[in-house]
Amino acid sequence: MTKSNRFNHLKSSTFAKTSTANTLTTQSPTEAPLRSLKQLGWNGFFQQQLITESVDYACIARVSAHHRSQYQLLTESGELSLAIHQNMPEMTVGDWLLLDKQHQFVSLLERHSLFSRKAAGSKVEQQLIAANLDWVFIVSSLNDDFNINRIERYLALVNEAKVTPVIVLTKVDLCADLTPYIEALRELDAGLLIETVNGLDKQSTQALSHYCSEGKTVAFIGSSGVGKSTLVNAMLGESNQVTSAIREDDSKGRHTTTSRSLHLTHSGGLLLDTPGMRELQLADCEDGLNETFADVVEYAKQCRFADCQHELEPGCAVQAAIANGQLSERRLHSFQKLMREQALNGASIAEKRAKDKSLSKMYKRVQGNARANKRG
Ligand SMILES: Nc1nc2c(ncn2[C@@H]2O[C@H](COP(=O)(O)OP(=O)(O)OP(=O)(O)O)[C@@H](O)[C@H]2O)c(=O)[nH]1
Ligand SMILES: [Mg+2]
Ligand SMILES: [Zn+2]
Repeated sequence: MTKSNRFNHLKSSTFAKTSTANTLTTQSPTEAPLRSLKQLGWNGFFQQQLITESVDYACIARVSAHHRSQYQLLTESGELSLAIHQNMPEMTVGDWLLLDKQHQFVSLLERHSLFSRKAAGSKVEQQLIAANLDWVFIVSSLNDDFNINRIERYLALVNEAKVTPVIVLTKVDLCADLTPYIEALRELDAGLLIETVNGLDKQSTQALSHYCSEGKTVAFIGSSGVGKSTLVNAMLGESNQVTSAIREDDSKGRHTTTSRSLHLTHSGGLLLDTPGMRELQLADCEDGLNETFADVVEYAKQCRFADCQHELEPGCAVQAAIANGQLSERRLHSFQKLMREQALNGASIAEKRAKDKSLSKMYKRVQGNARANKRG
């Protein structure tokens, strides 16, 4: 089979489109030849785990979608569904796992990166978004949606996940002057990778193709309507993902994409489209914030007092940097606000976990007593 034939098959097999029927069993892989493990993102980091852990397995698989009752998996010999069972660890799109001959779960491989956030709304828990990413495209359109505080939040999450961020500015065809946007981003970090594209023009999106070379996984995150799915389609060379026009009155999107899904490109890379995030709260994100706000952290190290709050203390190097125009007040406030937020959310999540753990211990004890009473 020629290379292009193989890819033609893949073009029509977008993994998110696979049936999600509520079967609680695994299935045989789909027939057609797919890609090598390397093309699915496998590398030495995972190979090493096979050598050191010496587990018994028959098949290596990567999670391409996470449905209510099953995971969709990619393997060298096709796609599989794996029914979710309570004794499996929580897994997410991008994870690598080992299966036995019957395609039952054996183990989850250690991740080289994990992208998560505090679950939206009142839920007190971390939500896994994606694992084993090489790049995250933080997508923002060059219109009213552009928001530097929000981009800082995304950067903190991506840095915490130990993935390299790229800021992708879309709708450049509708923007008369790029300068203020680029200047605002440069203020965050002069070395930030920034790409500007018109997602509707294939030539323009070519600039992004070198990020998704063979075996590289790229996730697209950002608000609804910024053009994530449009970009995914442009890079795939076909209209795989549904897109829809933003609202005219406030430029907001319509939450068209509703689940995460991995897609294979012709060049052998993998693209992860995600739904637009309505809110983005940080939890346990201290390292990510310190990296995102490295400039503030660096000034703070030079303050006279180690516990300086950067308010009215004498010898505050942060306030001095603000006074001489090296640092913006907005940036200091943003750092302080996000640090408080992640600590607060992190503490609530830890408290809830501890409560859940003691509750489950109590249930087990009660069940054990009931069984003992029955026997006795
Ligand atoms: N003019 C112009 N329009 C664009 C560009 N990128 C996307 N659009 C349009 O913006 C609208 C929203 O694009 P989508 O790709 O659906 O946005 P999304 O980020 O996937 O949105 P959700 O799935 O809701 O999160 C569509 O009408 C696109 O045609 C661009 O670079 N220029
Ligand atoms: Mg979309
Ligand atoms: Zn200070």
